Amino acid sequence: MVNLYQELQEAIVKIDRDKLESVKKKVLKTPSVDVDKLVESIRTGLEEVGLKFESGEYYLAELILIGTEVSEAVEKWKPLFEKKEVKEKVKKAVIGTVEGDIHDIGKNIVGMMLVSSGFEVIDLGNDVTADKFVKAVKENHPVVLGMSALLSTTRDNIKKAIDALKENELRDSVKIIIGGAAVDDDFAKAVDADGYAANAAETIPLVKELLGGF
Ligand code: B12
Repeated sequence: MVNLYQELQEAIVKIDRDKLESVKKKVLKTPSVDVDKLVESIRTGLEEVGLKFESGEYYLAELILIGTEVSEAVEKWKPLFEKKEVKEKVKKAVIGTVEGDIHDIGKNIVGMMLVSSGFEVIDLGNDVTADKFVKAVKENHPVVLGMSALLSTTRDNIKKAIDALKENELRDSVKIIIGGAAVDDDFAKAVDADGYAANAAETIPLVKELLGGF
């Protein structure tokens, strides 16, 4: 069981498609799979890939390949993330990756975690403009808005979206949480978000704290 997570991480770091394919199947055949550990293996594995890309060991084509493979795996594993039975979905959450940014693996995982905690999730996808976030909050009245940014060049678009919500007098209607490799706690405070989570496992406790439980 322990090896499954290590195997996954190794397959990602080495961009070993055959190994990833066999791990994909093994995960589906393991009913006791620990979803938090699965996400951490993906996150740390891809973080290492990112470093190898940065140092020139991997090229963009390899980044695209592993990004696609992992996205497909996460999509296949969706039932594992959303397996908790939820009778009534009353609370709404809007999520999206900010303008200029197409990284969506982490955002998608966070969305699945929210679904499994009883939220109806409206996923705006990636490359979401400030106007689109405003429109979605206006129309759906979510209690939570989650924004993701992985590029240092796009993180200021989180501020842009929060400022646009303020201009439309919608800022105080929703708890804003942010995440992704380009942001941290200090950034969240600086742009007037309500909270930051470093990973999917931290997201639900953060949301609970902000909403006073649910
Ligand atoms: C895979 C990947 C890609 C894939 C993305 C595929 C996809 N469908 O998402 C592709 C190939 C498309 C890609 C493209 C690019 N990428 Co890229 N990519 C990555 C990589 C390796 C992994 C990202 C990932 O999916 N991680 C796994 C997930 C599970 O982790 P996560 O995203 O961190 O999410 C977790 C937490 O952050 C948190 N979280 C995330 N979002 C949210 C939101 C909320 C609300 C909350 C509460 C929490 C939360 O919870 C998640 C689950 O635990 C990162 C490396 C890294 N360190 O992040 C580089 C990285 C982000 N990319 C980088 C770069 C430079 C690029 C490109 C510019 C490359 C190029 N020359 O074209 C393009 C930009 C495209 C664009 N406009 O967005 C750099 C960014 C550097 C910087 N400082 O800005 C990185 C850091 C790599 C590096 N070290 O150089 N990339």
